[in-house]
Amino acid sequence: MKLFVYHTPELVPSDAIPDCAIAIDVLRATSTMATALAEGAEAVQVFSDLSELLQVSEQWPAEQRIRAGERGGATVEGFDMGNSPLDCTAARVQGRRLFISTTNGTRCLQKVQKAKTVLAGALINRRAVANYLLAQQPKTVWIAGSGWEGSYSLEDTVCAGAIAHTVWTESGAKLDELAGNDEMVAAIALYTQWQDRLLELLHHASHGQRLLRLNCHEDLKYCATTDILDVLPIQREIGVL
Ligand code: 3SL
Repeated sequence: MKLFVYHTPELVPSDAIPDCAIAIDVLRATSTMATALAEGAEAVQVFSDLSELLQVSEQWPAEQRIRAGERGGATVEGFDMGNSPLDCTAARVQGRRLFISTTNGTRCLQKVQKAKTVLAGALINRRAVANYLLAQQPKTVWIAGSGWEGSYSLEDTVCAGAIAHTVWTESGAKLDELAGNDEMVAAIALYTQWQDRLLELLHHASHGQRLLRLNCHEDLKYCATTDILDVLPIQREIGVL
């Protein structure tokens, strides 16, 4: 297995298809998707475009859908919810399809959607993602951070490092055998430096600070917790997890 880390969707190669791609948006899209599925959502369907989301979800029975729209951290007017994983309670999502569009996370998923297997990873389901890699041994794995509008995000890279660190330490592979690029080694270094203080790191992150200004303290706490959900969001058809 070779693990490649890409910090933003823009850095993901367009001229190759990996065996497995993992889209990461710790704050907060992939944390929300994993939570929705863990709480019993029928599926999560992702859109980069809000009007396309409205058009497609309109064809779904109203009582079986929930529409989540986020831009700049805030809920889009007219949508059922924004992008807080804490809003994905069983009472709200069970048996329903979550139609979601967010600023960066859904764009990242779309960028890797042609991979043979597509997963959504976050700190909260890191163990489930790592276990999948350890069991399936895909040859080429891309771990793609969502970043923020083209810029690097600490929280996505630390999560990439958390996944890579688990695979490295539990597979018995040598670091040089496993590392597809330098970013993978750097992501592991970031994770080992901060693994006991992930919430503190999220507080330093620029998007963490943006969310704190929007009073999303509890979201940061939740998204900084590792391995609390045994759920593997896996793409069943293009755009649907
Ligand atoms: O950028 C995204 O996709 C979102 O996750 C951003 S937010 O955390 O909902 O503000």
